[in-house]
Amino acid sequence: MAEFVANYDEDKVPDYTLPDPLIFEGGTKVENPTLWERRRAEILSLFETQVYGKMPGVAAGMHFETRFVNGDALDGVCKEVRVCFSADAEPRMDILIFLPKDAVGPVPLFVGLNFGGNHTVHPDPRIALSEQWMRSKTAGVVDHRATEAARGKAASRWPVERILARGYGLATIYCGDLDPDYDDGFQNGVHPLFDRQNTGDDWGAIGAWAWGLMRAMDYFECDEAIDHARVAVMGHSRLGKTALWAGAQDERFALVISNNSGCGGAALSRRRYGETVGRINTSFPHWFCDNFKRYDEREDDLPVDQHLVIALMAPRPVYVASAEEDRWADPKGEFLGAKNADAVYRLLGTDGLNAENMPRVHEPIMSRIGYHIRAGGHDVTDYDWDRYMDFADTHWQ
Ligand code: GTR
Repeated sequence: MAEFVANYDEDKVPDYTLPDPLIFEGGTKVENPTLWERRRAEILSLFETQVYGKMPGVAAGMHFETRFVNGDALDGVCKEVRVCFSADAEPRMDILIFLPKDAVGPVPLFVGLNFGGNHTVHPDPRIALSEQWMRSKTAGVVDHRATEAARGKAASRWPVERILARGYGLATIYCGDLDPDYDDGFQNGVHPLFDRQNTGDDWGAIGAWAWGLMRAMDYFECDEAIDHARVAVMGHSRLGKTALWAGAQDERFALVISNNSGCGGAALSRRRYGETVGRINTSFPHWFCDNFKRYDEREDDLPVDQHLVIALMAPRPVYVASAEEDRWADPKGEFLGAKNADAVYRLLGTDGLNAENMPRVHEPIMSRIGYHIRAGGHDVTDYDWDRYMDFADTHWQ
């Protein structure tokens, strides 16, 4: 196979026509909110069968165990809840939850998966060190296992104190609790709990990660300290693709945030700028469903594009964030993914993305579809979090 060379030249972006969110596959127009519900189901089904794969429901016997509560952590409350996905102890995931200390009543909360274990989000030594398999390039990992040196290594991406100070809670889960991020034929994580159909639309890693976020939501609904009507799902990069897919499927997520999600996330596949469908399916054959590979170098044949995954959030607030140097993720494609969902929001009677053109760096847009591009590279920074909290403040007044 020829070596992949990413296109970073706007002049070489091909002409393309996006599937219209408000036209059914059969050609009829979606003229009102009732018809949108049917079109929404059609789009969701296309993403399930052609992109991310189908998700199972909940296995019998799923149960929650609170393992640790510390009332005086970081001006807040810190607790760990284990979700066992069946009556057995494994597979399971551990949710690390921080809540502001003096909250009166249930608090709104951000939830997101992390790349390296819950112990990486904050250096507090009381947070359990994950015993799961880890990617070896993760800081503080030796022989695929976390060591004490890994504590707090991702803290810059999780400004816990900043979030608590603004009255929000934060919950996070190690993505590897759900599926370790390598191509293992789906022998690990939650996949073995359910039979595979081998019909091309079985779920992959992104599906399993998103499913885990939905199971976290099942838990939040039982926790009186959490305002489960105001839970925002957030994710970065591959976990940003995951946050979008979780938010698209599960309308209990009242707000959805994509941080630098790129190809298979907020960026339009048809632009073929930076990472492409063919490239992502080659590097990460386990992320999407097998049918998605049909569209390698054939993006125009896709019955969807990524603006439609954003449209599935409507009318809930959704925020897409890009970074200027993150060309691999195609910032302009991410903006256009958000912009092209606008018509659905308008049909449902809210505003959409209130900008005709891509804004300049550090000029956030806070309409029902929010967007910003910040300076710097592929990362999550305080700037991003501050905007997410501004966005939540705006829409959750
Ligand atoms: C890259 C991948 C991107 C993005 C990123 C990440 O290697 O090509 O799609 O997901 O990883 O998750 O950090």
